[in-house]
Order: sequence, then C-alpha cells, then structure tokens
Amino acid sequence: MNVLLLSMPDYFEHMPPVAVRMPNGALTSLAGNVDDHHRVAVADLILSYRQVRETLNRLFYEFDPEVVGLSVMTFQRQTAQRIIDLARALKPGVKIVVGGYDPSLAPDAYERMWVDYIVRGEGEVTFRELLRALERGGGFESICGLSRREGKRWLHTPARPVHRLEDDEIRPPNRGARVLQGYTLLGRQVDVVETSRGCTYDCSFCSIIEMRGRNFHTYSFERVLRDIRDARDRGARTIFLVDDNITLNVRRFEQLCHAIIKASLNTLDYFVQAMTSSIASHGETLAPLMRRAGFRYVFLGIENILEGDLEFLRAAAKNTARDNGTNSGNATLKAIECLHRNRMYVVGGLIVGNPDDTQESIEANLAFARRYVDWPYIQHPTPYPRTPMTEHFRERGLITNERLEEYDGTTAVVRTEHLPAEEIEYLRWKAERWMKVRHMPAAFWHDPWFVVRHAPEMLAHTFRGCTLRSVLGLEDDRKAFGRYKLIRRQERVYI
Ligand code: B12
Ligand code: SF4
Repeated sequence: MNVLLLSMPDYFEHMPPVAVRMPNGALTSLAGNVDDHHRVAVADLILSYRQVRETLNRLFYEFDPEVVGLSVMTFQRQTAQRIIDLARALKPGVKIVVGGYDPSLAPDAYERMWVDYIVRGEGEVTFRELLRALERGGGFESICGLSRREGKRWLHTPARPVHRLEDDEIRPPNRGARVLQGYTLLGRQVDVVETSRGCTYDCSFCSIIEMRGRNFHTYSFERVLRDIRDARDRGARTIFLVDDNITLNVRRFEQLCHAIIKASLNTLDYFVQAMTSSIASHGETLAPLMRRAGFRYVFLGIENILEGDLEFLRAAAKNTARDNGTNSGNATLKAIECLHRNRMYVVGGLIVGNPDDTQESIEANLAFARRYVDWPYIQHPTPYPRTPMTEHFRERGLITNERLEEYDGTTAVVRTEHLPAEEIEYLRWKAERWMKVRHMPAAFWHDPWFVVRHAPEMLAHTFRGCTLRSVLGLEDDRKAFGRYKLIRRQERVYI
C-alpha cells in the first residue's frame, strides 16, 4: 500500500522556522515498523509551512496514497482538520488515520472529524497491524489501541500495553522515507533520536502520564548508537534526544555519554531535556561527561522558582537537590552553575501564570530567567486534554480561551486569581525578546555564517509587532504587543 505520513506545519514562538525545523520522530518510527512491502512517504510539513496546500497537492499527485496518517498535538488540531478536509477532497476514498498526543487524549474530537481510524498511545505495532487488517479486509477488532468508525458508530479496542523497548519489538526508524528536505537547528542539519520512553514523575501540566502511565523503558546502547550513526550518515550535525526524561536513570545516562565518546560520535552537537535535580545531584561527574560527549544545549525543566508554584505544578520533587539521599534544597541554581561551568548552555523552561500568580511572582521568575538562563523557554500553563492541571483550572473557572490553535504554550489561555491572561502574556513577551537577543553572540560564534545571513529574519521574528518608535520607547509597548498578537493570529492559518 502507499502510505503518506504527515506532521503538522504549526510552530510556536520559541521555534521559529527560520532557525528551527525539527523532524517528527514518531513518523519515521512508524515508517520503520510497517511491513516491508509498503511504500511509505514521510512529510514533515514544517518544511513547507508556507505552501502546505501546494505540497499536499503535489504529494497526492506523485504518491497516490491509499492511507494517510497525521501526527497531531492539541494546538495543531485545527490545521489537522483542514488537512483532513483537503485529503478527502483530493481523494475521497483515502483511509485517514490520526495518532499522537491529541488524538490519543481527546479521541472524541476526532470522532467528529472525517477520519477512519484513531491510533491511541504508542503507534508502531498498532499501525503495522492496521495496515495488515486493511489489506486483509478484516480483523480490526483484535488490534489493541485502535478506534474505528463502523457506520455511524465508533468502536474502541482496549488500550495497548506500553512497549518494552528492551526486547527489540520496535524496529529502528526509517529516515529514508522522508520526502521533504530542510531540517535545521541554527543552520546545522538536525535529527531526533530516542534512547528511552516514559517517566515516573507526574507533573500536573504534562501529558505523558495519561498517555502511557508511569514507567520507563530503554533501548539498548547498540541500537541508539546505530540510530545516531544513521542520522549522521544522512547529514545530521545536531542530534536532539527526544526522550521524555533521560535523566531519570543518571547511571545509564553517564554510560550513554561514555558510549557516544567511545564510538567517536561526540563530534556531533547534542541537545537534551533534563531535570534540575539529576544535574544538581550528579553534576560533578555527569556534566563534564556530557560536555565531552558533545552536549551543547540542555533544556532544564525548572518550571518555576517559587515553592507554591512548584507545588501546583507538582514539580517540587524533580527540582530538589539531594546529597547522600537527603534533601538539600532547590536544585535549579546548582544545576545551572554546573552546566555553565562545563560550557553548556541552559535553555530555561519556566511556567508563569499559575492560578495564584501575582505580577510580583511572575516578575520574579522573569528576573531569574534574565539573570541565569541562556535561552528562555518561558511558557504559560496550558490546559491540554486530561492533564491534572486542566481539571484545576476548570474547577477554579480560570480558563478564558477555548481556541485550541492558541494552546501553543506561549499564548496565555488561562488567567490567575489576580491577573488577566493578556497581562500575563504581555509580561512574558516584553521580557523575553531581549533575553533572546542576548544569546545571539553565542550563536554567532558557533554558526557565524548562518547568523550573519539570517540575523535580520531572526530579529524580525523576535520583535514582531515592534517599530523603531516602540523599541526607542517613544510608543507604548502595549501597542506593539497588540500588533504582535495580530501577526501571531495570522501566522496560525497554515492552510
Ligand atoms: C521532544 C518533544 C518536543 C521537541 C521536538 C518536537 C519534534 N519535532 O519532534 C520540541 C522541544 C521542539 C517540542 C516542542 C513543543 N512541544 Co513537545 N514534546 C516533546 C516530547 C518530550 C517527546 C515527543 C517525542 O518525540 N516522542 C517520541 C515519539 C516516537 O513518540 P510520540 O511522539 O509520542 O509518538 C508515538 C505515539 O504518539 C504515536 N503517534 C504519534 N503520531 C502518530 C501518527 C500516526 C498516524 C500514528 C498511527 C501514531 C502516531 O506513535 C508514536 C510511536 O509510538 C513530548 C512528551 C513529553 N514528555 O514532554 C512533548 C510534547 C509532545 N510536546 C508538547 C508541546 C505542547 C509542545 C509545544 C507546543 C510547546 C512545548 N511544550 O514546548 C512545542 C511545539 C513544537 C512546535 N511544533 O513548534 C506536548 C503535547 C501536548 C498535547 N496535548 O498536544 C507534549 C506531550 C509535552 C507536554 N506538555 O505534555 N516538543
Ligand atoms: S519530569 Fe518531565 S516528562 Fe516527567 S512528568 Fe514531569 S514534565 Fe513530564
């Protein structure tokens, strides 16, 4: 069968496509796990976000898919709906399958769309079995994790247990299936690699627990190294390790760094997400090793610097440093200091606008980011389907915006008990632009040619809505913010 797999073109504030166009790891993993006789094409639509319609027209013409699969996050739901409508118009009989976080956690929304199948949870085996059932013309009822339309009804099979990655049930990704080009992280070709899945924490804003429960499974290093080599041989110079929480097992992470060094794969740049507690508690040995292995940017899930907020986010435990098993206070500063000492950059993940936040508490977090982090990744709490946080915000009547396309993390869609949503977003927007500018020299030293060529575009993105007058303080910043909001609204129409 001809199978076309699509990721959505929607991007968010901290990932402007001029600088960051990252592949979707789910699609190549699905492509690597279907039976060999299928012809699979993977199209990451971020690579043609300004020509989505034209690209789909061309792909349908050239590839003539019998099955189309879409990977969707919640803020991309509206775009997914439009792509589904276009696919139906281009080929009415095509089978449409949706998967990923949004269809898995809000399947009812997709039952109302014109799709045929919803794959819930991990998709490799479910999708492989679905293609087999489509070829056979039956047997759907025995496929776990599948919802299917039958006449006017939707039928759901039981959830599929999470995969044990240790026993090689999941085959390596198939990057050869990609049909679009142009992946980049600041001018270097980027690829994604998984070394593990899952997490045993339960932060209230995170979708992972409802998606797969609290567990942690790992791929063998042999497989991970083969995967990194495959990405490198296809041109990647930067690798994003997309594990949910690679620092859950620090000993394993250290061994992975050793393995990368031993395999001479430390000539690549690595980007990873980490918990502050692991870095703070094990940084003396872990951080130098990470640096030697090629780690350059570390996304730290700081979440918030205030105890009350950390409690609301259920993120206090993962931000607590431990010395010999005893609690030794907040881990954030120690982790940042450790990474900086080892010449790594900190991407600071903070969440501001929690229910009891005041202007002062938000300003305190922004001031912290200004002082300590190299690249701010500040977000607002966003009520994604079935997260514990969503319930809290709903119960307290704080959700002010139900337009899901704006659930991109940098649009404030909830208010606090003290501040309106728009004011919270304004505070973040106003502070964050300048923090980003500050990182440009570091980016320049690493990728001078890229920065020279793209600086005007990058600055134009960061300062959308501003004019010379507003930058010089001759115009109220709120006017610039209003223009920014308008531009952002227009950007969200991809098709
Ligand atoms: C790595 C990652 C990123 C990376 C890379 C994204 C990329 N291009 O791959 C970065 C940092 C860029 C990123 C950014 C964002 N992310 Co993100 N990210 C993740 C993370 C950590 C892992 C995702 C991953 O690659 N997993 C590995 C793959 C193999 O697994 P998978 O995606 O789950 O896919 C499996 C199944 O879902 C299913 N499946 C998926 N698609 C499809 C399609 C079909 C047809 C089928 C059959 C099956 C299927 O099968 C796959 C294989 O088993 C998750 C989860 C987490 N713990 O936080 C969040 C997560 C996916 N991100 C999330 C969000 C919200 C975002 C942002 C909007 C804001 C933010 N929080 O940073 C931005 C938007 C990005 C953009 N487009 O501009 C949310 C999504 C919530 C939701 N309900 O939509 C998550 C769940 C985190 C959370 N807050 O809970 N993200
Ligand atoms: S530690 Fe990270 S992956 Fe784990 S629940 Fe919290 S935010 Fe999600």
